Amino acid sequence: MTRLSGITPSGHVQLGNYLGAVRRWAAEREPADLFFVSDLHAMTTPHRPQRLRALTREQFAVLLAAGIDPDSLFVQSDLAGELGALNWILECTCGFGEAARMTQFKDRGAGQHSVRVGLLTYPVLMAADILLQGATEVPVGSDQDQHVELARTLARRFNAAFGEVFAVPRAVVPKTAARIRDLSDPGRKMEKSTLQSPGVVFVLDEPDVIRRKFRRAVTDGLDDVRYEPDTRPGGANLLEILAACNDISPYAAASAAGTYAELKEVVAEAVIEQLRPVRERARELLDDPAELDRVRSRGAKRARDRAQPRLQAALRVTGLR
Ligand code: AQP
Repeated sequence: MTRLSGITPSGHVQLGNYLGAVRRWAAEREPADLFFVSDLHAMTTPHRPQRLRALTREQFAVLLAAGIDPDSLFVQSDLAGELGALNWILECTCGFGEAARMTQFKDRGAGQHSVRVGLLTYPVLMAADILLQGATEVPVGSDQDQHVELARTLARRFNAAFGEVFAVPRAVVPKTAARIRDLSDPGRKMEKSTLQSPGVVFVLDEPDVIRRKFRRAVTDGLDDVRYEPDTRPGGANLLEILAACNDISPYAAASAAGTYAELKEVVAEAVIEQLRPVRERARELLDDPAELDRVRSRGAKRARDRAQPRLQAALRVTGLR
């Protein structure tokens, strides 16, 4: 079993990415698990090259700092050649209607006067990510289920037409992890691409910035702290964050809480302590570009070595070699 998980450098890594995904990836890692920074996926909407480069580097450093094994980690564009080749083969295996049906394409493209073709075809690139690494399981939220289903369909169709080259992957539901919401707008989830939101806590934020963000968190205007996610989403979010940091239930977090003002202080300190080692280690790595490059090259080489036999087989059976 090989599991593949990725993170897109569309913004700085935020608390939700960390508590909901990265921390778990590091803690529950099986030897064959693979992780990557999906910088090619960050180009489906308008982007700035320098920012993309910096964010890719930062995410790579944060993943390492969080304890992801360097040998299991790579940057997607370091395999641009291999992925580009397989992407084309898979685009020629995929129907236009199949790609256009993806709900994320419809949602993200809706109302835009100009949409990049990459937004339409990125699920095919995602299939290339998965099939090239021989991943058999892809832990994804419900919004990505459809994309893994497409990868599954393309693998099966390719194998049936040309011969068994690819493992057929399946989506697996990640073990329940906290779904962290924006502190200033608890109706929406915390997202790294949100611009200038005081309600998004970043993993590399300094402690004082984190304290300030929590102090301004929107709660429910009531005095007593209770865990009621449906009617009191702001307070529930704080309790879920505290629960995730201290490995307790949100109900236990609520019963130990005093007022909301006190709760905000307690949650801020718990988050600061949770993120401190990651922030410090990531800063060290970012201050040593040569070491970071060395780790990145080694990860890229391993990923390419895993990819090449499958790519060569795909080129051969489709008549390209
Ligand atoms: N708020 C969240 N709470 C818990 N988990 C979260 N994840 C994202 N937001 C939260 C998880 O982080 C992993 C990496 O995310 P991604 O880069 O693949 O894309 P995403 O889910 O779209 O993350 P963002 O932060 O919301 O980015 P943008 O703003 O670009 O859309 C995934 O496992 C995801 O579930």
